[in-house]
Amino acid sequence: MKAGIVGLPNVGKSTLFNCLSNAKAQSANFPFCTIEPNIGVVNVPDQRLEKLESLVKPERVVPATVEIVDIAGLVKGASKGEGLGNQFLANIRETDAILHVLRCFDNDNIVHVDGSVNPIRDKETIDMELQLKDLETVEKKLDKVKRAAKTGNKDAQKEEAVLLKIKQGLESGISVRAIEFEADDYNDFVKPSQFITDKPVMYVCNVDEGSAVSGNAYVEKVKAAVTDENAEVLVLAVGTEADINELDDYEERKLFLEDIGLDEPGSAKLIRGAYKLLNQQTYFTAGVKEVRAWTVDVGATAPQAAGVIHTDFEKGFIRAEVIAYDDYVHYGSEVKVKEAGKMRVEGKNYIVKDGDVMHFLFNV
Ligand SMILES: Nc1nc2c(ncn2[C@@H]2O[C@H](COP(=O)(O)OP(=O)(O)OP(=O)(O)O)[C@@H](O)[C@H]2O)c(=O)[nH]1
Ligand SMILES: [Mg+2]
Repeated sequence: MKAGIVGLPNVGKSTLFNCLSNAKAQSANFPFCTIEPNIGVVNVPDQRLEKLESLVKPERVVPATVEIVDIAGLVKGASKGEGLGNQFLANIRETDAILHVLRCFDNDNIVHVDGSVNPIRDKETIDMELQLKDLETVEKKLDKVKRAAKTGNKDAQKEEAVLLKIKQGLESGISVRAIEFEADDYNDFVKPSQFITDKPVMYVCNVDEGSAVSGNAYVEKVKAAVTDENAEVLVLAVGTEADINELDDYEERKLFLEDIGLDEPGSAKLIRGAYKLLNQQTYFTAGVKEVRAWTVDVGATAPQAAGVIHTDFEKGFIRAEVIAYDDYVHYGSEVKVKEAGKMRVEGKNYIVKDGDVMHFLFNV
């Protein structure tokens, strides 16, 4: 599962990527600086992991990770091959969620490809290109399904109706994620098509240092423009955070952050946001050798969670011993949790909850 950083050229995507990841991407003040996508595996900041570490005192701690991809900038006409056009769109298609960066800072020295700062126009430019690409997809599908629908095939007729609804939506500038479907229709016809504009999205407003805490007028406009999309809007002073990241000393970074009014980097919020956007959650294993955060899909069962560690754990799954995170912290150790009768034994149908501390029993 990976989240892709998307936006117009020169809005700060690679600068943001560098704040998140140690894999340094080239960032410069000219459009189309990025061509090949940069991929980074990023640790997910989680205070619960620190808390468990302080209780268990393990030899090592392993955080959960999320994959972030920094993609080339997109311009008007990309769906028809302008700029880096189709290549760029293929890179987006391969991601599972979109982090859409919008330039929300004034600075005459930083080139804007369309000549002025206007995040709403920028968002519409990007949306339109992605929608045009989806329109191509939907039209191809319609061509295929039409014939079968004419012969009276009921499923094909249903699919045709759903596709027509998508086509109409896209033609009037509505992304697939904002169109309402019956649950069955969505699962049968929409989801498998993997439309680009159906991917979950988070808007990242790249603001100036002074707006890092409460945003600015551009941000307000973005928020107003996306109310129908049910999407999260994150305010982040990308340039400033990149400067802070350059500091080697942890205390120094913390002071700098406090100075601009932040108790943690906005990039930490962004990583957690991306994790959530990808529908991922965390369970923990806690032993003296290792305290570790593992990633599972929301809704995963206990055997599926075990399978993240090793496929044998899933195949030979017998049961799981589960301690809720809050109970673990409240009682302070596994032994005390057991004494208090708060450790549960769960079977193969158990749906994992975010924060569960788990131990699996299995045979091979
Ligand atoms: N003042 C200011 N400059 C920024 C900010 N974010 C990025 N920049 C500058 O804007 C320029 C472009 O940043 P990049 O991160 O390379 O932009 P990009 O979106 O990756 O651009 P492409 O790869 O060309 O699509 C660089 O010179 C950055 O230093 C910011 O928040 N404030
Ligand atoms: Mg770039």
